[in-house]
Order: sequence, then C-alpha cells, then structure tokens
Amino acid sequence: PGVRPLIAGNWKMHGSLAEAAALAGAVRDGAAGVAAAELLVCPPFPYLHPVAIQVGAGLAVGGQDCHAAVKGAHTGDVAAAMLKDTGATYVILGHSERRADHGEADAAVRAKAEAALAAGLTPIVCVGESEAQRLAGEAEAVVTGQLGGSLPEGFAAAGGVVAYEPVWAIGTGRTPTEPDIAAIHAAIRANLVQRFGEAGGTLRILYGGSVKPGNAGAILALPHVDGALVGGASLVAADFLAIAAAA
Ligand code: G2H
Repeated sequence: PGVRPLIAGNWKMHGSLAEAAALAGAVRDGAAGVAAAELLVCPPFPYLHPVAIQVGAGLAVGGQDCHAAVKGAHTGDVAAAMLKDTGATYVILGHSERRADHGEADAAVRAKAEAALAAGLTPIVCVGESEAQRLAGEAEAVVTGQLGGSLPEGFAAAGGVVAYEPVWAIGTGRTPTEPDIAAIHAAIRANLVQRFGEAGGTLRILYGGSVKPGNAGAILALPHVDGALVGGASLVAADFLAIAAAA
C-alpha cells in the first residue's frame, strides 16, 4: 500500500508510425480513467519522439534498451541521454529477449542501468528464470543472482524498477501460479531491502509474462506486485487500459 502501481507497455518490435500514434493516443485518452496507476508505453526507437510529443504529460514514455556509453562509435546503438532527449523518462533494460538475442549478461545490464541513471532516466531492470531453471528449483537463486549482478549502487536512490519475467511465461499464454509469483516477488523484496535498506522496501516490482485483462486482477492483488510489464496485450489499447484498471 502507498506505492502507485506502474503499468508498463512493452511494444517490442511491433507496429507502424501510424499505429504507434493511434495506440498512444488511445492509451493517453484512457489514462485519466485509471489514475490509480501510472501508465507507461515503450515504443520502438523511431516512434519514441513522435509519441512523446503527441502524448505530452498525459502518459509516460520509455525506451526498450540503451547503450552503456555516453556517446561514441557504436553503430546502431542509442545512448541514454538520446532517449531522455526524445521525451522518454524510463528505459527497459536486460529484458530476456535482449539477454538472449544480444548476449546481454548481468554486467552489461548493470552498465546500461548506470548510464540510464546518469542520464536521468528511471531504469526498469528485468530478471527471470528459464523453464529448465524453474524445473530444477533454481528460480529464486537465479533471480536474486541476476539482481545482484544487474542493479547498480544508485538504483534505489533513483527509484529504479524491477520487473520479474519468467522467460517461459513470455508471450506463451502461460503464467506461474499465484503462490509462485508471490514467492518470487517476496524474495525480490527481501533482496532489495537487504541490499538497499529502507529504500528497497518501496521500489516497484513488476510482474511480466502473458499478463492479460483476464489474469491481471489476481496477479496485481498479490503482495509485492506493484504493477505489470505487458507485452502482447499492450498493443491493444482497450486491453492495456483494462489491465491498468485492475491495478
Ligand atoms: C514479457 C511481456 C512484456 P508478453 O516479455 O515484456 O510480454 O506480455 O507478451 O508475455
């Protein structure tokens, strides 16, 4: 209680410029009706600036990745300050798709999170176990290990966000049981408090992985679930707003 939930839409690599504008506009128009939650949309890089201009103060906008360096010869990459310059205030880091597609390990995620903090962006750092790790009973150990390696020192002071996304639940329609989600979120909370003290007690911990309007209410009611990171369902404004209404 007391923490305003964050409902974040991760659009991944979907949509056109026209679709981004339509989706962002519809979400912004609905945001006032679900004011109990903070809403965030994370479009692909080329759509960030137009979306940010369009929605103004009515909706937060974030990137899906950034580079660890301030600038330099890094073809195809984007610096945290560039995201900030577009109007973004958040950045998703260490999503399992980036960990898998681009070999991002914890140290790289941590360096990116440091860059985000230095640029004045709020990092949303993603952690989560694979199915094999879950079946081996290693989920909690994997997640706390990822936290230890991925979160920089200044994370709590800057109000950083953690997203727990079990890799096997992403885009599959499968979710962990409610007790399993609650257990991992409690372990993440304990880890944050152990490392950051009192500040770790109020950081938002999001659940991600096949969150839909039909399961959002039950998931968001669990202790230490302070919001959701939504992929597929964030591409339909009505579904995304229904999830936010459940928060
Ligand atoms: C997990 C989630 C958003 P989806 O990646 O980050 O995607 O809701 O499609 O499982």
